[in-house]
Amino acid sequence: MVKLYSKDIKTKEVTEWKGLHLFHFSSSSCSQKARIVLNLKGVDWVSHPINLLKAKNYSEWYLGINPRGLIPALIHDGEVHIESNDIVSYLDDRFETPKLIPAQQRESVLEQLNAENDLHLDLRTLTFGFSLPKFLIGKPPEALDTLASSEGTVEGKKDSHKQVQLAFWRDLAKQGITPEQATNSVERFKRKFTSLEAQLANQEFLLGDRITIIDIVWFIYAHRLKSTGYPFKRLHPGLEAWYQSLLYRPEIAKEVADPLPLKVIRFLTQTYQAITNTTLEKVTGI
Ligand SMILES: N[C@@H](CCC(=O)N[C@@H](CS)C(=O)NCC(=O)O)C(=O)O
Repeated sequence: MVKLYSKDIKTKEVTEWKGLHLFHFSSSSCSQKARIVLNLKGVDWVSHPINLLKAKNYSEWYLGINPRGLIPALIHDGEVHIESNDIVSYLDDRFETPKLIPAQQRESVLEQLNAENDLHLDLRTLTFGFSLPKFLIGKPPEALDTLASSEGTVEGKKDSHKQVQLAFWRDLAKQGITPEQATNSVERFKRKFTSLEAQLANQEFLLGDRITIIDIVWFIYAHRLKSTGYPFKRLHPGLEAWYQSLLYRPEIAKEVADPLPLKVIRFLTQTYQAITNTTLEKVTGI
């Protein structure tokens, strides 16, 4: 778990904030995860949208809250929490009902959350390769320079995580998403969801008969994958009813609903891909 030290937080005003505050962006998958957990817990929270399309996450002010320049970030009574999986674990500890991390499975759940986090760049790869048009992806070079030169620390140390982010955005600007990257990402998801499908053979939810954080995190990934043209229903028919039953819940549905302009942009992008034979299915041969 990552825990920011007080000296890591340069935007000191947030340390005075009372209650729960979430920095997030509507269509960010990690933000959706945190918002769904807050909804399920039924707790009040204050919304602080950070516009990723305008690279507001790389402002000096926000880097003073999350030195990684990523959302979500949670402030609870002046304490700053980063990393979505750490945020949801924290929320589950502090707000007991409904319990989303069963106490007797805690270790295994935390391991499974790490496995989900490990696929995050694959999700980005497919999102930026197939779900959005080129003009909406990428970061202005000056925003990346701000991140590169920021001196923020995580747990008192220089953070190697930032280099991974910078490399991703710089490679994206140079070469876009290559067919090889897309194919590797698709294969990793196919393997993962095939094993999740087996888990659901005799139970309603991934860990048994009650919803847990593991259902929420993989639901979010499934939802995003569907928007890239990944043939989810064809490859994982045994997961479709599980997916639809989660989507049916208002606490979940409202956080993943796309605004109309995004729906239109995606429709046009994927129509263009169909005409030019550049859909995810064509490029990766899945
Ligand atoms: N491991 C991090 C990943 C966070 C992350 O990558 N957030 C994305 C949105 S889903 C973001 O802030 N992207 C903006 C950027 O990289 O510039 C977490 O789980 O919180």
